[in-house]
Amino acid sequence: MTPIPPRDTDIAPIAAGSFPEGFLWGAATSSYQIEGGVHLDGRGPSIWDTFCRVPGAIVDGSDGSVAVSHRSRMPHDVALMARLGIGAYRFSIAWPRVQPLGSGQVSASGLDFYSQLVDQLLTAGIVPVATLYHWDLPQALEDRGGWPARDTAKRFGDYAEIVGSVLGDRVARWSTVNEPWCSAMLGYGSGVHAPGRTEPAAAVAAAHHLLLAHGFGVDALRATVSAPEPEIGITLNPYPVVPVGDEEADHDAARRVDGIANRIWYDSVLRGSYPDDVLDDIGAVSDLDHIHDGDLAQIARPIDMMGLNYYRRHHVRHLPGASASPSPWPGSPDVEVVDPGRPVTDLLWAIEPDGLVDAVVALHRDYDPPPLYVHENGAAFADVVAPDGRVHDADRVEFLDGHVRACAEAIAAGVDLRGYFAWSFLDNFEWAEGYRKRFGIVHVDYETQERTPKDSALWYSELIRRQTGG
Ligand code: IFM
Repeated sequence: MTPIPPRDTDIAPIAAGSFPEGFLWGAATSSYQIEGGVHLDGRGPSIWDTFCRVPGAIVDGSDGSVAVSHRSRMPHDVALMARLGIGAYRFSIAWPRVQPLGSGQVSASGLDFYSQLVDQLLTAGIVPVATLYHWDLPQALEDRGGWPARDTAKRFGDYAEIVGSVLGDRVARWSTVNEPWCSAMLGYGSGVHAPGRTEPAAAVAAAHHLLLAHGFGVDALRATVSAPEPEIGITLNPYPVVPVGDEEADHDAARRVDGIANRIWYDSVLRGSYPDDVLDDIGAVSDLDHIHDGDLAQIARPIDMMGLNYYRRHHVRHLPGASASPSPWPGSPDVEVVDPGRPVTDLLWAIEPDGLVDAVVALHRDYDPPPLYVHENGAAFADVVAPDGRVHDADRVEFLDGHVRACAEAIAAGVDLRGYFAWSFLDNFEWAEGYRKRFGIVHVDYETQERTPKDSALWYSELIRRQTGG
């Protein structure tokens, strides 16, 4: 394997020794965003295959049927990771590739694909980090009610057992569910993600059942993972919330958003309860009958790690009069997330690396969590391939550098942070934004599927080399 040589940047290197021994330097992807091959392995349709066919749902009218053909190109992609010196790879498993209908029949070749991926990673010296659910619910389960239906959580427990039984001898690090806020609130509240439903009560029930699924998944993985020193947990997407304006209503809007974006997930998983004020807020749209005795104990099963995906803060204000459009804040349609007018990414997300410090320090201070990992961090920028054939994404290098420094600051402040995963390893299908927003540190030509490491990949490779003494 020939390592890829570093390229010069203007950015001063981060001091060696800023990260603890064994800190994981990784990159992340998810199944529907990269795999393509939607008809291989007898894979069943997912809610995203269906949602992509809804006119106007995806900005460029695209879908994940081809994506970046990772299902066929996986060995090449693993080899590229190895050449870049990436130490860990966080990938997700497509439930409908393993269980085409979400229950019952299992696809041997679907499972074998992930088994081969794990073997190739281990052979290349890359630590596999598996996520069981990154949003591609089997359509057959949505047809039976989706996440608002309790049965979906039970089916997830069965699926977790199937996957844990096959990969658990080699994969020690597991995340059950990725960013359940998005699945629940964007999928069933605002409807901008699959399955595109706009039913506040369903969004609230979906959130609870995603958490319950996590709890069942933890039990199933505990029973099946035999790899040494298992690390089983969940991946959340915290947003530090800042009120815009000094009115009491703006502060209350911030409290409401903080409740639904952050505290319901932390409190339930780490304390086994829901915050009272959030129950009051969401009680406006739901009778909460979906919460059964014993559920919170199941949700709060002990975990070994928590993954955090940090992209930005939420700057929030009160919007007088209920919002007319469907809201991702059930019970609080009169809150609005606004652009704070700072430097932004191509998705107009404010660039605020100090928000990462705020997020992990607050979690560490308020909840006494297990060891933490930044499971995703990155930015979309309008990359172009330059005449020299390279992608000079200086803006992304600056973004990643700022956030890696924020990780070092959090560690210096006493947070037990054990790894950082750049989002994303490859350009990919960015959900409702289609292929127009590029997050990869590796550029993909969507016509030819050619991979070109961007300057950010080369910068990251050099950072890893320096930090690990490689
Ligand atoms: O692309 C997504 C990913 O699937 C989940 N976390 C946020 C990323 C950027 O939007």
